[in-house]
Amino acid sequence: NHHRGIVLWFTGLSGAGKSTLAHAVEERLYHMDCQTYVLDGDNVRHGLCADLGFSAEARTENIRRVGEVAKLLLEAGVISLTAFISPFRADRERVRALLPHADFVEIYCRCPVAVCEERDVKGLYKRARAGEIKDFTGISSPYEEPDAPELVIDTTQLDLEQSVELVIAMLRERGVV
Ligand code: GGZ
Repeated sequence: NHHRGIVLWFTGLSGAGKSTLAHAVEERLYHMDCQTYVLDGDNVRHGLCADLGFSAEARTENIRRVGEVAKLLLEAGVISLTAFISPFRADRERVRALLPHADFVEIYCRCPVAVCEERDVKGLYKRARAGEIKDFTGISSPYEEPDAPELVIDTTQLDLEQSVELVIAMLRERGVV
């Protein structure tokens, strides 16, 4: 199967479904013989960005580094899927500007804070409300919605399979796969 590299940049609140969707898309692409890599907090914040916390400055640096890694993967022809909150518009735009125009796709996993908080899979919202986690996105730290994302996935309206379908369809339209 012939495919080109691209950066699929998932953004959204904690619990909006970024990582879940990125991994599900990756699995589909694997079955299409594509070379892929998922970057998320699990494999980046324990290593490459282990020195960074969640202040605005630390998040900016986190996203900068992830953007540079995505650029390297792009040069290797890989389809990279990044799943970070990336709450600041300027940080996302800086990554966009780092990459060729056709090779960066911003995918907004849209889900209201109230729904993420209701799901609270890891109990982090509860801890944030209790003041045990400071600078928590959506509670005590801002999330700036994308102005013009290439794709919006409303995770309150679509199930995982439908969401994967939208991303794959977008990759086909763009001639990536
Ligand atoms: C937001 C936090 C925080 C604070 C820890 N704010 O749901 P999770 O647990 O697995 O995903 C969240 C993850 C966010 O890391 P990112 O690297 O994606 O953030 S950013 O793009 O803003 O740099 C959450 C956990 O880390 N977490 N503290 N204060 N999320």
